[in-house]
Amino acid sequence: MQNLKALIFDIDGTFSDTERDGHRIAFNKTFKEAGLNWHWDIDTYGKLLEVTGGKERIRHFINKSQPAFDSPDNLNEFILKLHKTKTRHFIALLKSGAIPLRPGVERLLKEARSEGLRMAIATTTTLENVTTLLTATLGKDSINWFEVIAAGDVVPGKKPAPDIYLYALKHMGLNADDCIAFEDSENGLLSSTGAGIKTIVTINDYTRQQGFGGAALVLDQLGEPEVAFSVLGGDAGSATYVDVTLIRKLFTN
Ligand code: XBP
Ligand code: MG
Repeated sequence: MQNLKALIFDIDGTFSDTERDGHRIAFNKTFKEAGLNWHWDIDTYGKLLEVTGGKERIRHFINKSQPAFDSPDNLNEFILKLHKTKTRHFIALLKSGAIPLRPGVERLLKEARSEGLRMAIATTTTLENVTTLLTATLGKDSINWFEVIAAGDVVPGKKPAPDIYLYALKHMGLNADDCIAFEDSENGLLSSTGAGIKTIVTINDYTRQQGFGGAALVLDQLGEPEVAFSVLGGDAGSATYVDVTLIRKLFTN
């Protein structure tokens, strides 16, 4: 019988609700600082999330909503500069403690470690955002909890492409059927299942309307012993929060 060897986690929307209160705020601060009259309100940003990657999202916005925009210098340079500023603002928000972990994340990570499960991260966001989030929420040492932190531009194709998960598997020396992944979005689920990895989805306000066919389990959150999750898809049996026992059950199903 195949044994579960590792858990692979998405970051944005899964570890923390970083999009609405983090990245979006950082983008808007950046646009203001650059003297641009762009503002991404909550709904606009929700639509822009169909494109993964901050740089790609700016380009998509310019192409789709700012056709007349004449970038000061070459567009790539311009977007790179904006994105660097945006990352600086996002990092400051993380360090201020404004972005906590979602319910159950810290507990599950610690339980998985105590059960000897290997862990990795597969995210579209910039590496510095990941290490700062981990340090701000779990302490600097938590960066070492993850054998591989696959992030951002280390791969050519961003989610929904499977590249970032394939990268994590390759660097862990594991196969897809040794692992379970955790995601929050349709693009993320397509990426993890595209790499052949069984996936548990925890939705959030931006992703609750998305399609999660192919997920092993769809929940509103990981839950806590005292805070039960809601099952939106799949079978969690009598479990009321995600723990290693439930994950192992889903793995063997
Ligand atoms: C979600 C993304 C990221 C962030 C912005 O990442 O699409 O691009 O929205 O981060 P995840 P950057 O795979 O963790 O859900 O600006 O650093 O790209
Ligand atoms: Mg995500």
